[in-house]
Amino acid sequence: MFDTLTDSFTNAIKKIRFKDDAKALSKALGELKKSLLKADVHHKVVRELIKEVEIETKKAGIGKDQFLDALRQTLYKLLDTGGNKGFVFASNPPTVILMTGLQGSGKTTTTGKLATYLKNQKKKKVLVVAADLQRLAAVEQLRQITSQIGVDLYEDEATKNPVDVVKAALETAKRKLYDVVLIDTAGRLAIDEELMQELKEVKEAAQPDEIFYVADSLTGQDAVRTATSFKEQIGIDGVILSKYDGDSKGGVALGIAYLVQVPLRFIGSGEKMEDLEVFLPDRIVNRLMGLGDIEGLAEKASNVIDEKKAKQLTKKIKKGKFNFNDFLEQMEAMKKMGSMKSLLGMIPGMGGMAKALKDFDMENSQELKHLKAMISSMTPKEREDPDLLNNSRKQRIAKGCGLDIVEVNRMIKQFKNAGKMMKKLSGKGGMKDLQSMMGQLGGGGMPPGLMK
Ligand SMILES: Nc1nc2c(ncn2[C@@H]2O[C@H](COP(=O)(O)OP(=O)(O)O)[C@@H](O)[C@H]2O)c(=O)[nH]1
Ligand SMILES: [Mg+2]
Repeated sequence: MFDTLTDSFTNAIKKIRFKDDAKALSKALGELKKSLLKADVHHKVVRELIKEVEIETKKAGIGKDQFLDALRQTLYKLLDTGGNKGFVFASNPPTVILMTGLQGSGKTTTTGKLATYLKNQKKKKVLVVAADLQRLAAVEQLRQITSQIGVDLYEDEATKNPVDVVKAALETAKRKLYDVVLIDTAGRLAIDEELMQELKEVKEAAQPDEIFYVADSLTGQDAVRTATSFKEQIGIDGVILSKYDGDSKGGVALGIAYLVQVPLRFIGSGEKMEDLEVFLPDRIVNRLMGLGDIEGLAEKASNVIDEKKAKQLTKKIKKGKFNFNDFLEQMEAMKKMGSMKSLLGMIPGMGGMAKALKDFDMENSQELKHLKAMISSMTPKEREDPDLLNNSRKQRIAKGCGLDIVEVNRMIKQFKNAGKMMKKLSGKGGMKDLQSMMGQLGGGGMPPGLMK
């Protein structure tokens, strides 16, 4: 996701070593410029960013902290266009949202993701409306998505007119007291007159509170162009950047806000329904600078983890009672949460570690397969209490799972150590310990000077 951008910033930051060193500043700025262009950031955005950072750093007196502050402020200024942030509810429900975009940009998927987010995290009653009557399979696709996430769908295959569908859907929504109505519309391969006309009519009928434009990040600078065109012709209130997981460079996010002057509201980061992140400029700036996004992580986790269970788990960890059953449960939850890599990037100071784990495949990891095999050879009691595992029990388990006793010993030891470390980290100042540990590992940790 943000890897390349974050690397650009941390590398530039490293270049500044001494106070009042104009040469170091110009070196750092040069480095930053080069790597931002490489990360596909629009040249106008790069120029603006470099100019601002230089002015602000010089104003405050050259130094690492000043440079960091200037960079942070400038990024924030570029990303914050004013306007609404995240999802905003109308004062009179239902909140009506029109989802627009080109064909294949991810409208339908994103509609499902937004519905999931509103249902699970905001506890809202959501109605999805199938107003894409162009593509044959469009309604069926929405049927599958909504039934999978347990959200209601309004559809009427008897008509080919999206305006009729929208009008009837809104009546239903008012009568049945829905909180939010998400209207999925038809797209085209490119912007054409017919599409704009249909959208204008649907907009007129829907009177939406907001119009979201779903932009495919993989189309790079084209996303900026088409979003601008939609803004001029239909009027858009927010952009959702889809397929950001596939865009290793990530620069397009910086361009959308600044060049289109419409707030980026959400980012789609995978094909699963949970893979949607709220885009809040200050959080993103932290992540870009390698500082992590704890709130975002908590939100993502709360989507898939039972809150009560999470509290019980924290208690167990604090007492040093984390056992094999907890471990298996965590593994399942992690799988649901998305890749390790994207999660680690959200933990402060762990951005570098995320890179090391780039290719770590949870489903197919040999180590995890062995660990699972070992756990399944344990009795329920042993799973509950790792301390029960004496030599004869370990021998039996090794036979049961077909692993060498040395291997079994090693894994149990590792498991116990992990439990101890989690206990330590869950205490006061735990995060700091973790960060300094990461810092010692070198390269991967927080840029020096950021650790406060
Ligand atoms: N990897 C990834 N794939 C996505 C994302 N959003 C959508 N897609 C995929 O993009 C394709 C087109 O999406 P769809 O919602 O049908 O686009 P629409 O034509 O605009 O409605 C589908 O295969 C989706 O699974 C995303 O955030 N990440
Ligand atoms: Mg669609």
